[in-house]
Amino acid sequence: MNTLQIYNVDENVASNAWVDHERYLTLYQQSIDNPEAFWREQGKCINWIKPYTQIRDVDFNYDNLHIRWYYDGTLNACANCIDRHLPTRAHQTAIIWEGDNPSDEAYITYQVLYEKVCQFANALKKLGVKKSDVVTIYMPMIPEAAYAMLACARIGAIHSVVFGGFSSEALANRIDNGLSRVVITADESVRGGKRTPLKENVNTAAKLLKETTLDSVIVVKRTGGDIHWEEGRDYWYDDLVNNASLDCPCEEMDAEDPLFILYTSGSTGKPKGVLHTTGGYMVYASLTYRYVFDYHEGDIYWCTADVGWITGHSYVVFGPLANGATTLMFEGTPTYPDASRCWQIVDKYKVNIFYTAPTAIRALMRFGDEPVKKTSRQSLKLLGTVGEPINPNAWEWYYNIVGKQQCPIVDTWWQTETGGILLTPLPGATNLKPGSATLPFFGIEPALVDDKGSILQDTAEGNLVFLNSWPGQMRTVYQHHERFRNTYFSNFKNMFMTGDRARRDEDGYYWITGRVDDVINVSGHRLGTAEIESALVKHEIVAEAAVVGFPHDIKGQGIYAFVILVVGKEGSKALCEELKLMARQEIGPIAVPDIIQFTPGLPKTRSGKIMRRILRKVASGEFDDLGDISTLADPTIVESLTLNRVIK
Ligand code: 6R9
Repeated sequence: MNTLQIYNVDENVASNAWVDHERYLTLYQQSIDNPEAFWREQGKCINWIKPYTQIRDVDFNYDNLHIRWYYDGTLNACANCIDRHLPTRAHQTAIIWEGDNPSDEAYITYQVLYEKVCQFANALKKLGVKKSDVVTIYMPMIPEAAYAMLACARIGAIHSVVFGGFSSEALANRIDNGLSRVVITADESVRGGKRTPLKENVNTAAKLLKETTLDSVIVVKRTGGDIHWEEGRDYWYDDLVNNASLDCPCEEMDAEDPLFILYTSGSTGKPKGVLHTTGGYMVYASLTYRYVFDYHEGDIYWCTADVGWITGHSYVVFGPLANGATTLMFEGTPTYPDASRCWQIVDKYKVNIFYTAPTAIRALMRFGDEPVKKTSRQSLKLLGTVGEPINPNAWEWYYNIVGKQQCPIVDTWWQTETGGILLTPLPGATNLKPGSATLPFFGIEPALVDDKGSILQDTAEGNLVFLNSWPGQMRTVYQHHERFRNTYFSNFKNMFMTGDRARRDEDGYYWITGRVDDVINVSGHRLGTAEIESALVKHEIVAEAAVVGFPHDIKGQGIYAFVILVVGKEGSKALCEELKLMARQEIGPIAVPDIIQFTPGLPKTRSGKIMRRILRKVASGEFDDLGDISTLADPTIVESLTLNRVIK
C-alpha cells in the first residue's frame, strides 16, 4: 500500500507539454498494440541517408537471440547531431561549457561545433583511424570530449569513453578489451579545485597493456601541468587540429553498425563492454529526450552527468544535440566553490531543464535551504533524476525547495544496457509519486516475474524484466556475445532481465527496490562487488574478501568489505589504508571501501558459497533478522561477525 502523496498533473503541468494523461494512455496502447506502425513513424525523428523500410527483427529466445532495428536504413549519428541543424541554427549555441572555476565559460554554436568536429575527425583519419576502429576517450568534462565522440561517429569509428575518475589499471583493461590503438585524453582534469593526472594515468596504462600497442595518444591541454611525453606516440590536440580541414564528409553507416562501447559493472569481476548501434540508439535517445524532458525550442538544458557514463552519452551529447537543443556541460562538482554552485549556474544561463542524480540532491540537502534560496531559479520548468531510487525525503526537498513546487520531477529509470529511459513520468501527463519511476515510456513493456520466470499480475514485487525490444537496446557485449545471452536472456525465457527488483502498486506504478545480483550502487555509480574483491585480494596478506553494500546517507549505498588475512597476520589501521589504496589504484576513488572489517572467516554454506545475505545484514547492523543460518558450515562465525562489526 502506498500512502505517499500523489502530485497531480494539474499542479505541475509543464508549461506547454506535448501530451496529457489521456493522450499518453492512447499513444501507449497504440505503441504496444502495433509496435511496427509506432516505431515506423517514430524512426523519422532523425535523418536517414537511405530511409529504412524494415522496422525490427527481434527474437529474445536464448537459442536464436538477435535484435535488429531499422536494419536496411543508413545514416550518420554525427550528421544528426550537427549537420542537419546548420541550415536553421548555425548560430545557436549547441554547447554551453561552465568550467570548474566559475569564471571559465564557453559558448559553442552549431557552426563552431561542426568545424571543431570536422577538424578532429580529419585529425583522427590522418592518424589512420578507420571505420569500425575502437577509439578510447579518457577526458574531463570539456567540450573536446563531446567533439571527440562526435568526430568518431562522423568517420564510423567506435568510441569507448572511460570515466576520467577510473584508474590506469581500469583504463588499461578497457583499452585491451577493445584493442584500441588510439587514446584521446587531456594533460589533467580539474574538479572541485583538485587536479587529476589523466595523461600520467594513460602513460601508466600503456605500460600495463597485455594485448594492445598504443600507437597514438592525443592530448588536450587543459591545465598546462607537467606531463611526461613520448615522442612519436603523443600528439597535442591543438597541433593536430589547427591545420586540419574544416570539412569532413560523414561516413554512411548501416543502422546496425556499432556507434559506441561503454563498459559497465556486472556481477562478475570483469566489466562488460555494452555495445550500442547507430540507428536504433539515435532514434531512442532523440525521442526520449524530447518527450521525457518536454524539450521545446530555445530551452536551456543541463544534465550534470559525466560523459563517462551512459547518461552523459544519451542525455548530455546525443539526445539533446539530435534535437538541436542547447546542452550545458559542467566540469566541476555541485559543492565547489560552495553548495550554491548548481543554482548559480541555473541562474547564470537561465537553465530550464535540470537533470541530476539523487546522490547529488542528498549531498546538497545537507547544507540546508539557504544556499538554494539565495538564488532565483526562476527559469526552471522541469527537474529530473536518474541513477538510483530517490528517497521520498530527497524528492520532497528537490520538489519544494529547488523547484518551488513549480516543476514536475521526472524520476527516470534506465540502464547502460537500455540506451535510454524506459520507465518515467511524462511531464504534464503523469501524476507523480515521490520515489516512483512511475510508468513505461511508449513502446516499452515492463513486467514483474517471480524467480521461476512466471509473470506476476496486478500489485506485485518481483524481478523487473521487459517483454519486448525497443530501438535503443544494447545489441551485444563487445566480443562476448555468449556473455550477453547468458547475462540477460538465460534466467527467464524470452525476456530481457534487468537485474533490478521492483514493486508495482495499485496504479500500475513501478518502484525500484534494489538489485538481484552482486552489483551495488554507490552515488549512482554501478560497481560489481567482485571487482572490488579482486582489487583487495591483490594485497599479499589478504586471503579472501567479501564486499557488500550498506545504507549510506549520501551515497545511497556505501561499500563494506569483510577481509580475511593470511594466517599469522593482523589487521591494523595502516593496513586499512593500504587496502583502500589498492581499490583506488585498481578501479578508482569511487570503489574505495567506506568500512573494512577484518574477520577470521566468512559465513559459507557447506558447498562453499558465501551467504551474502548475512553479510549485508551485519553491515547494516540488522542483527535480529539474520534468517536461517542452519545451513552454514560454521554457524559460530555469525556471532563473531556481529560482535566485531565496524561502525564508522
Ligand atoms: C542510467 C543509469 C543502472 C542501474 C539500474 C538501477 C539504477 C537507474 C534509477 C535506478 C531507481 C531510478 N537506477 N535509474 N534505480 N530509480 N530512476 O544509471 O545506468 O549506470 O547502467 O545503472 O541504476 O539499479 O539497474 P547505469
